[in-house]
Amino acid sequence: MASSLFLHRQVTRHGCWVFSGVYRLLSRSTSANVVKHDLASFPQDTPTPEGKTEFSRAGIGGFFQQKPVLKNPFLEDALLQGYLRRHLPSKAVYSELLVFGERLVHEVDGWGRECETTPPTLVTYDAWGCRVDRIVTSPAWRRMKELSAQEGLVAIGYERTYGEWSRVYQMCKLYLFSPSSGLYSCPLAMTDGAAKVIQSLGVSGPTDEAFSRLTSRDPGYFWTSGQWMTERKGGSDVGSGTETVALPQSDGSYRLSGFKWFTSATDADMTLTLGRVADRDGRTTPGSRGLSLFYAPVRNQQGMVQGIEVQRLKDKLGTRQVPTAELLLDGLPAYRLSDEGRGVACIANMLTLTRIHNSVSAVAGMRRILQLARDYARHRSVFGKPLKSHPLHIQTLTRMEVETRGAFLLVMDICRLIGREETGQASQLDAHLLRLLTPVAKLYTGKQAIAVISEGLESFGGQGYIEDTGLPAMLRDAQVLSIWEGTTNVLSMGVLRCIARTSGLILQSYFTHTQSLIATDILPSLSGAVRSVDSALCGLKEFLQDAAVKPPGYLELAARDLAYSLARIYMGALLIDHASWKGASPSDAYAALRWCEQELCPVVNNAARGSYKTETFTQDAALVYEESTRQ
Ligand code: MFK
Repeated sequence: MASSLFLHRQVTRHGCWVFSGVYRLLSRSTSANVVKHDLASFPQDTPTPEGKTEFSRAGIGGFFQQKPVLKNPFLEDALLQGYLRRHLPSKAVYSELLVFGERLVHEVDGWGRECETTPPTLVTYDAWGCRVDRIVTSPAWRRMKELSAQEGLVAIGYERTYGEWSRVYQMCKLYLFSPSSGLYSCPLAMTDGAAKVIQSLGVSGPTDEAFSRLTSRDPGYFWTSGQWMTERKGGSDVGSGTETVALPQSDGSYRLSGFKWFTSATDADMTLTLGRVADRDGRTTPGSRGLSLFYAPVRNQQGMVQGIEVQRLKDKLGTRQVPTAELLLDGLPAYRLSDEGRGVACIANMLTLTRIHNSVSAVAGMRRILQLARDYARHRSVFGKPLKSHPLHIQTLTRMEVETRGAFLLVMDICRLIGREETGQASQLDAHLLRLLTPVAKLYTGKQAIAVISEGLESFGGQGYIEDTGLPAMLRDAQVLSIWEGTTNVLSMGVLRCIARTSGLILQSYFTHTQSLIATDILPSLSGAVRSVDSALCGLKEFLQDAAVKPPGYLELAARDLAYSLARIYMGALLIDHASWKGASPSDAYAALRWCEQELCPVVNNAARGSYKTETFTQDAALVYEESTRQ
């Protein structure tokens, strides 16, 4: 009791806890008792026999917190291993990922950090005043390129050693790589996308060499590609915002002139980009119908950019490792890949793949922060016991874990689907699911990653906010995931468009498949989760029937909630399905139950609240602009 009073005085004197009710509650709890104990055993500032106190002069105390240690991310990932045991039970895959995991820990992760601390710079002129436009990257960034080739991080998707599961294998490897990659995952996404576009159009002529380089395992031959789609007027609205003009040349090639506002990984060897072919009088066709797709090598034999002026490198919130530039195209030699006016439809293959990569990076970031947080929770002791023994801390990590598991299964399912498509095994249902779920996964996992990584930082306390722990960069880098390759709202509208284009057939495939995931051989303990998914699916169907007869604009307001509903329901079904597999662990079942406790179909509840009515939009606008509309 006496020490309790002492603690009370200490605490109130410092103005922290002045409410005695709160204090009484605390003093009964374990943690308060632990504080008492800690205070009693706190090192006293008494001189040592040598006459020095522990905190005098250069002495800074004897306690140093053990830092979170990155362990082999493959061995640390129960869900990844379970997923592979179920779908791709290959000893070769297991041992390759195991070895790769070791390489990541002992070699690559350090390079990734170096990429962050040594960002790229732009040298515009040489010492003699000649324009050189050279982007200088760190040695670590260049080593990432070599490693990417050696490890086949793009090539695996095209070698197809594992048939329809090759994409899953490739993406599992990228998932392990991404958080250590110093954002080299960004050029790899575009490289993969470019290879896919070229392959889908039929490799020929000028793209012959490009394709073999993009998919090579030889570091000396391997190329990366950019994707220059964004112009100052463009961004989301590519169709009306693209100003680049393509002038036909007598040899059948083109010269591109325009201004590209965001070009990421601008140190790439080649690019795919959009432009408008000019007729003899210099006229172009406006809108998407005027856009064609072009291939352009970026550098000449001497390694100098040709027909390009690098205006400046972007000063970004995160992803600072990646050179992102503004480019003036000043007669860039290029080759048209698509038919005239089919640029958007052709680059869509690239978008599909870069959006899948984006989703892989999102779930990889979540998994990495969790791996670090759980290691930290083993070693960090507060209030008398390790963090991992504090139930509230474990509850927080559990919520992050459940989000990560749902995201992982969704992303891998999309990789499964694209693998089926690429090996000619996709049914109509598979094709529909791939088209619908790619933007859904991109938009949903981007948001999850930001939330989970932010929570993850908090789990390190103040250290999560300290730059040289490397943790803040993870949050900064996560923020781009919901922005590039289509923002949440733009992708939500894209989901509506692909539903409309198939007259709703795409949704029928979604309902059929989701229902099938929860229909057979389900663990009895999961019946509650199954009921939740089932009822969410019914609610969603009813909502869609009602929405079909609502005024135009109703579905637009519902688009984001609809996409979230599609994501949450599907993730719930995948978690249930995975947990019902014979090799599943009890934790798989628990994760499914926890996932399905949340609101699976927010679009239904928000519709009931009237969120999508025209008058709601009017009120929303009045609320947002209240100050500015007042006279
Ligand atoms: C590390 C550095 C970080 C730097 C910071 C990054 C900052 C941001 C950088 C960026 O700007 S990244 C690029 C962001 N922009 C986008 O991702 C574009 C977002 N906008 C869209 O996705 C629009 O939906 C789109 C441009 C595709 C719409 O254009 P349109 O012309 O209105 O397309 P439309 O009419 O919907 O479709 C045209 C054709 O393409 C159709 O085919 P058909 O003509 O045969 O019917 C569509 O079916 C097809 N299509 C469109 N989207 C598709 C698709 N096909 C398959 N998949 C898709 N996703």
